[in-house]
Amino acid sequence: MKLVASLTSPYARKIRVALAEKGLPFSLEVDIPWLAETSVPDYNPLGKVPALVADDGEVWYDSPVIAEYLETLGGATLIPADRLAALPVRQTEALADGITDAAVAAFLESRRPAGQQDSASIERQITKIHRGLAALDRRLVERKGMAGANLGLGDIAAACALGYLDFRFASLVWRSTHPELAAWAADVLARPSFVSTTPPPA
Ligand SMILES: N[C@@H](CCC(=O)N[C@@H](CS)C(=O)NCC(=O)O)C(=O)O
Repeated sequence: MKLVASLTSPYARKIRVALAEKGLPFSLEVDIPWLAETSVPDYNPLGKVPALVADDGEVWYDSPVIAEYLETLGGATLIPADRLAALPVRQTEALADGITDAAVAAFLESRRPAGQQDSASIERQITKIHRGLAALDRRLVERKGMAGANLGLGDIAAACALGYLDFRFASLVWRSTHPELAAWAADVLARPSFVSTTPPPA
């Protein structure tokens, strides 16, 4: 099994953490989709990482689909097998991925030349991040799709979103406004699966 990923992608980190938590062997092919010489479109027509090449040759992409596929391979259960029980986990994953989507969009906009940046668009994305963090905080308190007895996909996606904020938006200081989320994240981000997938210095 081969994972095509960049080392800074929070979506790819979600899958690398899931693979590590499940104890599934894989090889990592580092590829940066923004470079002209990228091979990512050979795996995913959308040109995005992560993409997973299964042992039977099938290629899976979009991290939620890859996560679903990994559940078929065994290892620790990250998504409950029961469809109804899986829904809160998937909801937390969607919320966390949405926070990540907003952060990626704001980051990309902020990298445009100063005169070409759309500050209203950046603000709109930052507002989504703040609303998303408040919702994540509530889901943590209510134990909805995260912080159950065992680490699940909701927890992994949430911690990857928070890790990405630390990586790209250190100025956001979410820890002081969300102390419970911060305490929870400190534990999760200290796990070997997260430590070994920390993005390299920007
Ligand atoms: N919904 C996708 C998002 C993947 C994604 O946007 N990956 C970024 C890297 S962080 C990418 O490959 N971007 C390249 C591009 O948009 O062309 C997933 O969950 O896998």
